[in-house]
Amino acid sequence: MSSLGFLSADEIRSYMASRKTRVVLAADHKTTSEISHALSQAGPSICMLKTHVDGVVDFEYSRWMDEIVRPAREMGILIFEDRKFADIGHVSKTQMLGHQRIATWADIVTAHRISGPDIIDGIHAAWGEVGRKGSVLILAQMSSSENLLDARYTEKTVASCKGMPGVCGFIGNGSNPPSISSLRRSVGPEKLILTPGINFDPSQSVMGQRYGHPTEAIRSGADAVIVGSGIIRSDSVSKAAAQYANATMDEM
Ligand code: 5BU
Repeated sequence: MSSLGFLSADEIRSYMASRKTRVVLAADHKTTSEISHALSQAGPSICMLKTHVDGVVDFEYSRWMDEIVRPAREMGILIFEDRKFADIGHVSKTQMLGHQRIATWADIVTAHRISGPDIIDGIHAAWGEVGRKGSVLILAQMSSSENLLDARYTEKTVASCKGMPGVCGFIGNGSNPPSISSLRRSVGPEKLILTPGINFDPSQSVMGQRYGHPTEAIRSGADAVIVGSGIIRSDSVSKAAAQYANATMDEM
């Protein structure tokens, strides 16, 4: 663990409250400049930027820090790398410190619980090594069709992780409001629930993705919704981001 401790769910909630939006932008673009452009357009309406850095074809560390990380920090936006770590603790630590040096810029990362709880220690050991603090979101549910994270897996995952200080919360299935409500009952009030699988237009789903409405997700107990295509594939990224932000703030 970092001597700086952990980024807590409360700290993240206060970042979100100061941004007055519960939208996490899934900037699923292939190039740094596209991500940077999406960030500048959607920035005023989002509280976190979610990345898949291993999908960025022109990744170059100093450029990433200049064009993505610095502007996000200047706007007070947290950076969330959706790496979905799933290996043993030691290898997850190595991956955090590898080519893309995720530990030096991500505030939050995702991990599966499948390999055991030591994955959380491994990830925090990496943040400790670079003198930063962060937090882990654990996948308790997924939005994709026919995934294997069934109700029993969800229960076991939540029961074993909700008391961990290095875990700020869980990923839930945004396409299904009753699943989010049931996840909130298991998680309790303290930890966060973030839900992907959100789009105003469910017919936009491809390759097994499923979608629900942002307002329903927040009403069912999500702290924030993760939106990719609904924003980044729209004609106006800034307008779409504002519309999603409004739909999440109706409930605040
Ligand atoms: P979309 O374009 O809004 O469908 O993108 C959804 C994003 O959320 C994408 O980056 C996925 O990696 C991420 N996601 C998801 O869709 N479903 C899940 O269960 C998890 C993550 Br976990």
